Amino acid sequence: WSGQLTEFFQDYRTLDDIHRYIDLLAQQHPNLVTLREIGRSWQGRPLKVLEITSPSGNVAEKPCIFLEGGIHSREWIATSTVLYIAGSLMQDASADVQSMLQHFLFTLLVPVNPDGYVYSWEVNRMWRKTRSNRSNYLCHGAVAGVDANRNWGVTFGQTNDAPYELQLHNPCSEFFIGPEAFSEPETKAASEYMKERQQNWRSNSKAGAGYVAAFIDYHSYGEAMLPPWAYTAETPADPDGSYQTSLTSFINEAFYNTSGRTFNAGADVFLPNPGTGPDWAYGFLGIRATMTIELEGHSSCLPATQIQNVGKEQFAGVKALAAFIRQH
Ligand code: ING
Ligand code: ZN
Repeated sequence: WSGQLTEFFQDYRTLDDIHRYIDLLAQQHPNLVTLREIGRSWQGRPLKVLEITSPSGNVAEKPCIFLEGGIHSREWIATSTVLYIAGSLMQDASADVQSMLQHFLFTLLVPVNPDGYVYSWEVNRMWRKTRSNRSNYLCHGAVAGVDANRNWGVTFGQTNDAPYELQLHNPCSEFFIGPEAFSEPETKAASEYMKERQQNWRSNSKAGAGYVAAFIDYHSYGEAMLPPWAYTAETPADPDGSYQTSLTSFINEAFYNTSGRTFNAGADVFLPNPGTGPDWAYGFLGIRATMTIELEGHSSCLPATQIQNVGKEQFAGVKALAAFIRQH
């Protein structure tokens, strides 16, 4: 494969290929990309963030849009989609993309869970959790791992559903929250990175400059946009709640114009889940434009023939997100 979108995204790729693609993008577009290693996974794999913006303007003052995918390793389409967005940001020469790169700093973390990603390629296609190995939290003597999308420090472990609560604390469950919030190096690194950006903003003399304006965590499946809260069906009070409703409608228009699809949207589309990334981004950092996006399909595994369609549709969604933030 080459750096061309139409070649690289013909199929799902191994972690080694993904890292080669990220390195290639950085080499080909040194003026647009900074690669930052923000930490290491449990098994020591690098967690790489692509920081993408145009060289014009003061980067420290640009609002940041943080996108991540692959926190659940088997959801390969989430990983490919964030990579597709990265490639599009660099290779799309259109005026609206250029203007977006002048105004925003994009920071993309993919895959969030590289250990699980490798395991899903080499051992068990349906592996979802991290691969953290703790002797006091094994599942029948084997590595349990943690659901990294239950491991964030806002609403951690909060549920009123007693049977579900048992699952959250069961190392064998797909929803095991882990021994404590941010026990996983992957969620720890992502959250520290975002916190650092937000602190820079608070200490920045220009009000509002450099803040984290948006956070999207891509998953599959279900064709849904899920703004806060995830841990309860309730929505934030206005103005945030109505802001989020307008935002998802606006993004849906872009989806419809690109793929002919619209996504269900709202805090109540899925059953409640505590300790997710978007709940932390909203509850701790106060990011209003935050959501989970559940991509296409009827299982975590979407055929590779769909990668580019989904990538194009979601890149249109990101452009809509950026336009919405600038208008509101
Ligand atoms: N779905 C999400 C999960 O973490 C979810 C569901 C619902 C996330 C609401 C956030 C908010 O289980 C997948 N596909 O993993
Ligand atoms: Zn998921």
